[in-house]
Amino acid sequence: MLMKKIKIGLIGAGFMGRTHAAAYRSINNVFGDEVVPELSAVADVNADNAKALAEKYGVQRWCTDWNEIAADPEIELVDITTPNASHCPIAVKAAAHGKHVYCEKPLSMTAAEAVKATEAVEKAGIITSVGFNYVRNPIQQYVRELLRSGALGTVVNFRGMYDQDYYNDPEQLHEWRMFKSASASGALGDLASHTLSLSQYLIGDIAEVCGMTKIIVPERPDPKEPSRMLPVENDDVVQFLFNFENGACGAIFSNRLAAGRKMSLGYEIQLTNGCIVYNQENQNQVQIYRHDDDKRERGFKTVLIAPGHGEYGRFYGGAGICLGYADQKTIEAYHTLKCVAEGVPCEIDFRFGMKIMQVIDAVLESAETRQWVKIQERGGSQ
Ligand code: SOE
Repeated sequence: MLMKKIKIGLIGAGFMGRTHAAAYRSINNVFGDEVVPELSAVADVNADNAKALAEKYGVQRWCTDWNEIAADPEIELVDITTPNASHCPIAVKAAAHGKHVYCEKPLSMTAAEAVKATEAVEKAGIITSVGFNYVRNPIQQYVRELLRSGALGTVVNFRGMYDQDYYNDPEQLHEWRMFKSASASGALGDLASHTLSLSQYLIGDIAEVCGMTKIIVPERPDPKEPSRMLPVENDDVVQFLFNFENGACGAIFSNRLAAGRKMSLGYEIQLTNGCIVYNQENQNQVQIYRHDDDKRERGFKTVLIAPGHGEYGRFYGGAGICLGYADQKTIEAYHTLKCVAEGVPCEIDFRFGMKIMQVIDAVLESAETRQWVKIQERGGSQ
């Protein structure tokens, strides 16, 4: 493929903005010059953040109003790394200007907002990508191939989790993820959305859910005035059961105060003839059990990440040379730019993200009504 330069406007210059900027810088080292990202402009409401990222990454222009980037005739791809509440407003505006859109997760605040934005971007005919980067671990491509091969039989149960303990300290200051107005849900949208991205990618769409949510620490110190307490408005713990459309069932558990769990995003996929166990804290290996093995030798086998697993071979020629979080972001950014360059849809796109928001909405409704809730038709047209 001829080299294609893509001019990018980055919105948000905090941790995720810097992560995306670093990913663009790594693409050509791993994937060559098929696509050449050019970070042309960066916006952040905090001028110091915008200026610092622009200086560090050699970005020509910086500003504090994202509208300037969404409307900039030179920009081809708008990259949204702001907190949840601004994802869809920016995406819809960028699409109206014919820009392609790369947006961090979760896609939106509600299912209705996700449906509206998905309809808008599809009507505009632009390419979209959503930052569910854990799906981009090459091991997940291998796991999906193994599942689809039928070698382990059919999927019976997906048991997933995403636990962290970043809020385990009651002295931890309040932050935007705890306000409904800025984040909508808590652990559900922030953490369990990643687990849902894996279940959706590996097994398929969810048909119905039954869930619960719980706030463990109801208030936290105001960062601006620590002697004052602010309410925690969304879930610290969320747990839900579900049935997939394909007949399999599952459960996902997430706790953002889980003492000792730092990056415990994982799953156990139980099949009729085997089992697959994965955890992000050991992201370069997966445990596989084959019931067809000799009865005297049956047991879980550790498979290390290796050439033949997705894009791993573009990084290294030998198995077990570990990839990390940043490499997943590099793969995600590369696929986003490649889809833009080729004008083909990205698999992890707005519709992928919309389905996850529809599940999230249904879990919140179920937690209120204490009933099973069906996913179909949530938030408007399908
Ligand atoms: C929460 O701590 C968080 O930063 C999530 O918001 C990210 O999506 C996840 O990748 C890492 O953990």
